[in-house]
Amino acid sequence: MIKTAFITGATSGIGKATAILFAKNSVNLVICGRRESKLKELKEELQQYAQIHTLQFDVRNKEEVQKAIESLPEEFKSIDLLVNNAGNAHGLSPIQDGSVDDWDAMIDGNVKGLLYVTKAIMPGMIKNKKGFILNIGSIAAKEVYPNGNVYCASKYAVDALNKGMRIDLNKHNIRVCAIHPGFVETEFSEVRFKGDTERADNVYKGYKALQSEDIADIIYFVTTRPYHVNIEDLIVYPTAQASATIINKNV
Ligand code: NDP
Ligand code: 8X3
Repeated sequence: MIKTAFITGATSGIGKATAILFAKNSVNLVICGRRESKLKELKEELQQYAQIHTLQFDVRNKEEVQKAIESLPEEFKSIDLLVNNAGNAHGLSPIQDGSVDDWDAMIDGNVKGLLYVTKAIMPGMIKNKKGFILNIGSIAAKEVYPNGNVYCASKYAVDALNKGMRIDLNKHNIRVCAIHPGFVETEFSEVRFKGDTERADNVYKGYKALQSEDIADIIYFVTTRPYHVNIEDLIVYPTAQASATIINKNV
């Protein structure tokens, strides 16, 4: 049974929807992100349902991550579920035109950040001889698409780490799973296109994209199966999507 969940990237999109759903199901939460005001707002909204603790840190900064997780009050220290969700794409360019800063942001956030957080949470799960690590990958973890290069590489790394965690943590009775969504309508494209809202909105025009709540539902289902059941890998598309690049905008 999940009493306490630790969710990275809870200030918007998939992470926020997951926090809302879990809190409404009486799961105590540690909610994380860089935007402190958003964390505070969410805490205020959710504390009627469960105990909520906020941690403000940048997953790319290993000292910040370590310090934040060490600072957890006793009642939030025993984590049953880690949702490694924080991440973003930065840019969508042919590799030859890519920005090194964007590459750093994606590798440091999506890959190294996920590792730093997991490293700090795993010892408690190992001690408890149980736990659940749920990694948010992407269809970009399964398929490389034009101009996706480094974002896809970062998510392929998440896919490999997910498999590696499952193998190495098997003897500690820890469940590990990855969920790989196609297009989900969140702040993701606005971040990818650096605030160009028109370009971002266009990604979700002409069809019904997945909503954050759809992914939160799946996360809730996957993580609340009986303990002997581990759904290890799951791809989810909007109905209008058939691959990373095939999208039917004429329904
Ligand atoms: P959003 O941009 O809405 O949310 C991203 C979240 O990650 C925010 O809460 C943000 O918080 C947090 N975050 C980003 N970078 C950092 C950082 N360096 N340190 C701490 N927190 C960070 O996008 P989504 O909800 O869509 O994205 C969530 C996950 O889902 C990502 O891993 C993304 O790659 C993946 N995904 C998204 C898909 C989509 O189509 N939307 C499809 C497939 C996968 P803050 O800015 O406050 O730090
Ligand atoms: C987000 C979905 O297709 O833009 O990971 O990479 S996609």
